Amino acid sequence: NALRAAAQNLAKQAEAGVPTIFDKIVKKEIPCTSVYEDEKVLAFRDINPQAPTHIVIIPKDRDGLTQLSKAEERHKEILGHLMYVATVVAKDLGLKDGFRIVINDGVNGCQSVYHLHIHLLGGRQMKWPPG
Ligand code: D5M
Repeated sequence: NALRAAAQNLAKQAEAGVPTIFDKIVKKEIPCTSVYEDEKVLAFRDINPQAPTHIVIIPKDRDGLTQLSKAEERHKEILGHLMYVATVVAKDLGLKDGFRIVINDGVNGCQSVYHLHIHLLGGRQMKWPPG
């Protein structure tokens, strides 16, 4: 359907190197509420929060990682770093009773921004299975 086609088109554009909204956030062309930054990654508050705490953690350099399923051997270090930073941010933000990490991949995963990112959600009781 039309939504699936639109999502696939977004993925193709990002693969072709068209800057994503997250590239623009990294370049400070679009503002964000940053909660963590180092030379490799940036974490900021999700504009459409699904929990009291909802953070998006991204690699500053997308380097082909439009989505998790594009991961190659060279991405292992940044993937590990993103995951570790999620734990640092969770601690900083006081998510002491637990949290959830989500990576949406592709159309079936409901991915909407084709620049790999980890969602960190917390501050409420989560349910399982997710929608
Ligand atoms: O998640 C993409 C997420 O990115 C979604 O939860 C909204 C969020 N988003 C989109 N634009 C912005 C800006 N400008 N600031 C902060 N957060 C944003 P996905 O897994 O691709 O569906």
